Formats: sequence, C-alpha cells, structure tokens
Amino acid sequence: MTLGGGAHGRINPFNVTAKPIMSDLHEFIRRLPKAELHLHIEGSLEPEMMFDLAQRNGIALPYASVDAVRAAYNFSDLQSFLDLYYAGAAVLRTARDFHDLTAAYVRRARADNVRHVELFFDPQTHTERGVPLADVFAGIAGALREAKAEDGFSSRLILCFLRHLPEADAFATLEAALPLRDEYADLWIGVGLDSGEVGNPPEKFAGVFARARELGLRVVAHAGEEGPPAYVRGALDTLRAERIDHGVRAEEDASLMRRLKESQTPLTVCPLSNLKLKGVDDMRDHNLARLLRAGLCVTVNSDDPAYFGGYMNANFIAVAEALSLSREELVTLARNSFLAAFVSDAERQPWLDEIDAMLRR
Ligand code: ES4
Ligand code: ZN
Repeated sequence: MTLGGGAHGRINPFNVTAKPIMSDLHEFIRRLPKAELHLHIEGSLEPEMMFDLAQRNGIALPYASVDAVRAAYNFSDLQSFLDLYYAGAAVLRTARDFHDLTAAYVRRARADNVRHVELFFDPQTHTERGVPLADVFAGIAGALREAKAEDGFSSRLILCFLRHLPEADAFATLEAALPLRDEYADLWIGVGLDSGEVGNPPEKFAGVFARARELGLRVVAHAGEEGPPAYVRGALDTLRAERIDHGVRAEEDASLMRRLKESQTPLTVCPLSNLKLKGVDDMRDHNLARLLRAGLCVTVNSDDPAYFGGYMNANFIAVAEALSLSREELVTLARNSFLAAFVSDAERQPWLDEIDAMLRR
C-alpha cells in the first residue's frame, strides 16, 4: 500500500500528489470487513511469483522479464485472457507451489480487510499436466489452514470444472476428488463452472452438477459474463446454481432481472475483470450500480487479480469512484458478501455486527 502517497510506495515528504495521502473514501473501503466469493487462485499468480516458480521448477517462460509479462496483459476478450492464464498456471507443479500461491493471496486479502474467501481452483488445468490432484488440495488447504490458525482468516474451496472440456472430464474430476473429501471436509464445500462461456452452455454440465448436488456439495456457475441471459437461466434452472458468477448480462432480460431480485440469488460481480476483458469500455459504463439499485444481491470480487489490475479494494474503489456509489451502497455490497457466503449464521453474524458497529462510530 502506498502510504507515502507516491508511486511504488516511496516516501514523498511533501505529499505532492493530486489527492490526499489516503482519501476518506479509500479509508472507508479499507476499513469495511469483506468476503471474497469469486477468486480464481490461479488468477492470483503475480508475474514475480511466476518467475520464481519457473526457476524453482526449471521451466522456461516465453517472457524475458516481469515487465514483459505485465506488458502482455492486454486482453481483447475472455479467451485472449484464458490463453495466458492457462500458460501461466504451468509453473505450478508441487504442493509447495500451491501453498505459496495461496499464502500470497491471503496476505493481499488481509491487507484489504477481507475476512473470508471462497476460493475457486481449476483441477483440470493441473491434472492434465500430471500434477496429482492430492497435491493441489494439500498445498491450497495447507496455506488456508495456517491462515485460519494465525488470525481466524476464514475460507472455503470451490472446485471448478472447465466448461470448454467435455462433461465426462468434469465427472472424472469430481470422482477423483471424492476420496479427498473427508480430509478436506472443513474446506471443500462446492463446485463451480468456469472457462470459455460462449458455446459451452450450462446444460452441457447438467449431469455432473446433479451428481454434485446429490453429494451435498454447494453449486455456483459462471454465467452471463460473455454469454447471454439464457445461460444465466440455464445455470439457475438446470444446474440449480445458488450464486451466479458475474451475471452482468442478466440486465438484458427484464423478467430474469425480476427473478433475480425476487430470489435474491447473489451475483458475484468482478468490475476490473469486466473492464480488462472489454465487457465494458469504461468503468463509468459498468452496470453494477444499476443492478444494485434494481434490488439484486450484488457483491464485488477480484476474479483474477494478478491479471486484471487489482485485488478486492481496488475493485471497490474503481466502482465507488466511477459510479459515485454512496457509503450506504458500499456497506450494502460488503454486507451482501457475507450474506451470500456459504457459512453458518453463527459464523456470519459477527462480521455483520462488525459492519454495523463501524457505522455507529
Ligand atoms: C475466469 Cl474471468 C474468468 N471467466 C471465466 N473463467 C475463468 N477462469 C479464470 N478466470
Ligand atoms: Zn471468474
């Protein structure tokens, strides 16, 4: 964090900046307790760690420097991002790699006063390269359990199926994970659906989601990121998704909007992601405020923060400033994140109480 107010955190003794050292708005956002419900752990791989892990694992990267990696992060749509995201994930080989990646994310999340994360991971990206699924689980879970022991940082795991691959592959992934279920019962609570949306509708995964539900797993799905409102309906009706990841294109369908308002099905919206992947050309055009003001249960999330230019608070700040959100609306977004979390009411209540207490001060 640039407490000095200057670039790269250097001390700036005269505070020669256009804005105060830290504006009231930024401070308000920083102090709000938050839950992150849409975070792909592979998308938190910063270029510095990409280089470190490549070296540790003896992998050659097609980039000369960290800056060259960052310079390549100019995406035209979801697929152009996914190509780099899957290539970057190739440096992740061992349980220790997954541990270090997760521990680094937790440090960033804590700095943003994120108290709880429901972390997505993509087993197929790793098992396809010969990484044992047990190592992926062990590394991520190890870091999350350490975080819990350190300061109560709360978390859950959501195993995501890659929708560009056949449903049979998703079934095989679910079956391969089941023997690990008891060992990770404290963390692994659900399944999700991600990767290239258009051309891979929810109905393709009806069977594996039905099986997951039978097993008592919670279910979420990416829908309405690039895909049409019909994919959001499919995620609700066919997959019985309890939350919709993104969901921003639901706005194109008035009756779907009424349904989402009525059901209060949470949307895990990712503003910087939508901007970087050209869902919107300018943050001032983002529909988050309209969705929120229409009465939907909207949350703010970072998606793939290493690729999209910011973690939780950067996403909050971006929409707060571009869309002129009120303090009340920011509080609603933070409250929604806890209301939408897959935790018990006993776990949820202290966070909600803390938000309320912050407002009384
Ligand atoms: C993703 Cl932004 C996004 N959309 C769909 N799938 C993904 N996997 C990682 N990031
Ligand atoms: Zn996502």
